[in-house]
Amino acid sequence: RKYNVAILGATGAVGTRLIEQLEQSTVPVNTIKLLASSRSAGKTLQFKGQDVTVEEATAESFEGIDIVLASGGGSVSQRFAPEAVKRGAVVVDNSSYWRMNDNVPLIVPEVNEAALRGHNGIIANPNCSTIQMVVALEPVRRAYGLKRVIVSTYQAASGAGQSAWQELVDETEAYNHGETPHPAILPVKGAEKHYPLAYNLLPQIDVFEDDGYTHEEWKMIHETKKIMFGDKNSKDVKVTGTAVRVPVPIGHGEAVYFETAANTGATVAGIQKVLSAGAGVVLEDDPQQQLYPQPVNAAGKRETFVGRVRADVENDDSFHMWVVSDNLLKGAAWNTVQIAERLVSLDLVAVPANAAEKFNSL
Ligand code: 11C
Repeated sequence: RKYNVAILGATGAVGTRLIEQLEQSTVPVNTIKLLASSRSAGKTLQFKGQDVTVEEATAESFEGIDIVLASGGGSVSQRFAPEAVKRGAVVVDNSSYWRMNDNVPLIVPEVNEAALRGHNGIIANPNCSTIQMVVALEPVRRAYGLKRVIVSTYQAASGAGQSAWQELVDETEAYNHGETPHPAILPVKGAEKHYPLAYNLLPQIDVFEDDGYTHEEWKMIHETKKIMFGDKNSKDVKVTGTAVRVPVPIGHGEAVYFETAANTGATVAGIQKVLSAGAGVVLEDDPQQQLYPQPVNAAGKRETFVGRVRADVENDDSFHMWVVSDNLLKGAAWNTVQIAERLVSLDLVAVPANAAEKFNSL
């Protein structure tokens, strides 16, 4: 069987990578439709060497479509995902809008592919910083259990979109020419204040909640619990963290402290062994050779790179590691296309009858 595929939000930083990843995937594509807002409609992009004109997304765009890969943002997915499901398409959605919905599985194939079974037409792709962390933690959880996670992130500018990435480039150029940059996007589009990212660090990703955590930090907590423990409020694991934007174009870094279950015999060598055999993980860990993951090396790759594995100096059964991945690939476009590949191989490209009623269409 071949599938009619639509990419929603095809012109953005993730959208263009969705096209590339789909071209390189095992999904048998019959037809491709590239959808975006009216602003981008009419542009020409390529799929497998053929010109494809970008169309403005409307509810009717999804007639006859089997699979939608969506990366147009929360309000676009809120509006169009139910319309696509109503018309029989399965939606793999990159936005955060549907992630915590109980009718929507939140999937990282290396971790919880089984949760795809029984889907209702919308499948959510997690936040980039969550994905690479759970890929690295899952082999540890399977071998030694997992009681607690504390993460500090070092997140690339492209996580905030193409325009934030460009803002970093422009600011760096301005400083290098002795000029003062005028940031208008970071740390958060539409916020009251903006700060330069070039030659700087911004300990704010997304808006602040009343408890002093950012929305990004809460996403990492809830999503990790839902993906690894099946419930966004699971008490089986404690998760917390601090999310920081760094002046790197592509590739999120994460310093992850984790506590394994007591008496499971976890050692640094044992953890390195399960990581090197872990799905989607590449272990780069040799301090003598100064070998450790770096964003410049991870950019353009699908894997999650892990190094600096070491025991905590005081807490038993507790360790640290350094995790890097391409936030636009494993963090977004590749994970989405990988989910589509799994839907195809598991024969799950079908929307159950009345599934659309589970989602409130606008
Ligand atoms: C960032 N992690 O780096 C965010 C971007 O929920 O899919 C991803 C937002 C999301 O700014």
